[in-house]
Amino acid sequence: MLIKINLFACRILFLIALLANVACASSPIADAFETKSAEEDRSIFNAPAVTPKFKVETVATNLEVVWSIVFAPDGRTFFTERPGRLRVIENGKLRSETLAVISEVEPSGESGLMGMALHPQFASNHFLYLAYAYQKNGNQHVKVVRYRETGTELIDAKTIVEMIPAARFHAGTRLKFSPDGKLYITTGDATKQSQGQKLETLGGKTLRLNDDGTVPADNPFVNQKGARPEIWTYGHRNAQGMDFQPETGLMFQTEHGPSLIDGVSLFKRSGGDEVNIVERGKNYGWAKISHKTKREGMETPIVEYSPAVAPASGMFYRGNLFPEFKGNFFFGALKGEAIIRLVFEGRKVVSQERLLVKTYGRIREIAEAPDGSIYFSTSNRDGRGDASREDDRILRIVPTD
Ligand SMILES: [Ca+2]
Repeated sequence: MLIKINLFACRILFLIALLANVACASSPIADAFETKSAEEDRSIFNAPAVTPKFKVETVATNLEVVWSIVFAPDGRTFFTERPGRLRVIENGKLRSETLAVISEVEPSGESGLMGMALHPQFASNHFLYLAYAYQKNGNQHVKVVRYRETGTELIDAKTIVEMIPAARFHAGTRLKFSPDGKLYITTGDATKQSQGQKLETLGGKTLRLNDDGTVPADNPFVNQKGARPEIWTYGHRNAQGMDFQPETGLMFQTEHGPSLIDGVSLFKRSGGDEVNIVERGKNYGWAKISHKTKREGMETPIVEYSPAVAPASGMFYRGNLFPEFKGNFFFGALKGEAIIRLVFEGRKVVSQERLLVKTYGRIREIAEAPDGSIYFSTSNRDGRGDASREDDRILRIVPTD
């Protein structure tokens, strides 16, 4: 009973914070608990030795919450807008007509049309994957659907996985093909804190599937009674960034840490955003532990951010346009209003810096173009930002002449 009352009180607090348009971690209540972590965060990391000179160019304007950007081998750029639109940039120009509008999308809160991935053999099979929230039986869920892209529309919709628990908040969902050709999917805890530790549900997990939606025989829980075989890792709260380190193949994820709704009620603090190395079968702690807390059988993040920065994406830089960035990990920060650059040596973080701080507002997606320039999107029209006349935008980082 006590837990129910606490949860109810926290939801009310959360709603008040939202209505006041105040990001959770910036409340006085939350900040009072964050001092120690924030000091640790600053003292551990040095800035990278070299930051290359760059400039920012505008690619497209007047968009709405650009969630995912991918580059097709034929030179086109696809991107999703959260309300349900799939759009195209071609020959450097935004195509005015949408490639597709996904009418089933339920775009409330933080969810809607989210992750996108192209099949590794897209050039020959034209398979494009989308993750989006939808309503079924009065509840919100997320599904991943595979389509065939014709140049002017999406056809042959095939559901890859569905009925992933979702909610207005903490609904995931990032998609990425690994170097070994499997499709990985991050899912949120749908604001139900117990989901992450339960292997019988798909909420709060990383999933791993074959390209047609079947379950790989070597997934960690395929032979465990009661466990969903799609699960690769568990104990996640809401991971929205994912990429594979080029030299090691290790999967890195960014994950939103506890906010007012669950952070203060469970752990007496908010913040606690995470960067994790995500490995087969492991437990990433939510909602048993958070921040840098250690517990037997659970993983502690390799980097923590308190106060929260709200990491929304994740990308290793592989290109040649910026040799100084090669192998570095980048993510867009919504609340942090920056691009955060991390330098790793294998599993160890050695330095980090924040780029474009408070220059473009909330930053969501980041993606490397085939020419080595770095695309990123603003998310100032998501209900929590101050939108400029041009927002939302896709911008790109290129070297100065
Ligand atoms: Ca964790």
